[in-house]
Amino acid sequence: MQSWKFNRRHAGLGLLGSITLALLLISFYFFASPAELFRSNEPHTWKSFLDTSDVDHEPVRACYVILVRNSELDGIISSITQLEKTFNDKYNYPYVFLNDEEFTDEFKERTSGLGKAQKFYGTLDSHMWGYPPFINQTLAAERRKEMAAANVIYGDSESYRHMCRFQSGFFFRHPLLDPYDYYWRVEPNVDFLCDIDYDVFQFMKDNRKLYGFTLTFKEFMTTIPSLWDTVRNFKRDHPEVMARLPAKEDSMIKFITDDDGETYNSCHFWTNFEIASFSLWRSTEYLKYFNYLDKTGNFFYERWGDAPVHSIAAAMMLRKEEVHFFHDVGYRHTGVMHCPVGDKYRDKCSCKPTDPGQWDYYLTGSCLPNFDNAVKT
Ligand SMILES: Nc1nc2c(ncn2[C@@H]2O[C@H](COP(=O)(O)OP(=O)(O)OP(=O)(O)O)[C@@H](O)[C@H]2O)c(=O)[nH]1
Ligand SMILES: [Mg+2]
Repeated sequence: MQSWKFNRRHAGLGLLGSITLALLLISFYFFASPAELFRSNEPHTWKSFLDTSDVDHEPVRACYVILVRNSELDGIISSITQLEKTFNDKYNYPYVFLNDEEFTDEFKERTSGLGKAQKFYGTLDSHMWGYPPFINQTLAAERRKEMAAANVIYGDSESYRHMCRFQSGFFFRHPLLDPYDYYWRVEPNVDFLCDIDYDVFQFMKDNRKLYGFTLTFKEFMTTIPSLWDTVRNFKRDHPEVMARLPAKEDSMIKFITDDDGETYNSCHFWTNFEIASFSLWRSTEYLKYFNYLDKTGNFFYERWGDAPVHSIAAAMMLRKEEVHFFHDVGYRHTGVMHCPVGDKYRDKCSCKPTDPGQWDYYLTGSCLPNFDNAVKT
């Protein structure tokens, strides 16, 4: 009896103690500012909001992402055959095919037999590929006509605009891609020109790289007249995002601006090739940026490409050392080529740097000098 009373009294005090502790914790959480919560005497070192300091030793969760039409079957077979031969027959990373329409049986049959890797086929819903409710479609059609009359490349194409919006803001949210952390974007009718004898995804993970490219280009500014002003407005309206990003001097900002942010120099990574981490695009910061751009409607009223949209974000949001030039990957898209320079590549590559289409430092359309400048200074 006594011991029961004793226990109850102590149990009562314990309850009171727990409530007091809970109240203390709640008030601490609500009234202490984040700075107070995390104040420390340690010297401040900036940590990327994408910091991957807990690199694990699990196999890399990576895949190929291929947005493609049924009509591009031969072209994608050609790309995959070369990719298997130069890289993937050693690593067997899976392929994820995406389409705004159902894939045909023929498409699935003929692609599923390419190499040993798993293949997955997905379609896009109207949220990912379609007009958001705030778009005035009559205005969009008028703007397409105007751009066609002004000879803007793909100026009259409606599907091209859906494609660019999808690649800017949605591909990384497709449920088939949920299991993966890294991807390699592949298109039909591209060429992979060199044997790659190491695991590029493992390289990305081990070296904490978040974005990899082979080709850089200057954008047709007639496709993005208001993009840079929108980015500047985004910076002004979202100080909480800017506060999370690297300091200017740690970022790649010099890749995209030559006058400290006044204007966009039109440089971008050519996104038809990307080896990257999904973490950048899936971050709250990038999603806020994409939504802000999207709300202007200018993926449709202008013709904003996913290349400048990705590249501006990568340049602002990543640290220099998180961006990687895959100089050893030989790649060709629509006649434009990156063929590695150096004697050691001659036995590994079916191209020579002197072949037509080499898109190198000295060409005015290349942004490799801007990339080097951004990395080194
Ligand atoms: N399913 C589907 N895929 C598309 C559509 N439009 C483009 N794509 C794919 O999206 C990717 C980019 O399209 P491209 O037409 O190659 O765009 P681009 O690389 O800017 O233009 P090019 O220089 O002509 O190659 C490719 O993998 C295409 O197969 C479409 O309407 N439906
Ligand atoms: Mg293409």
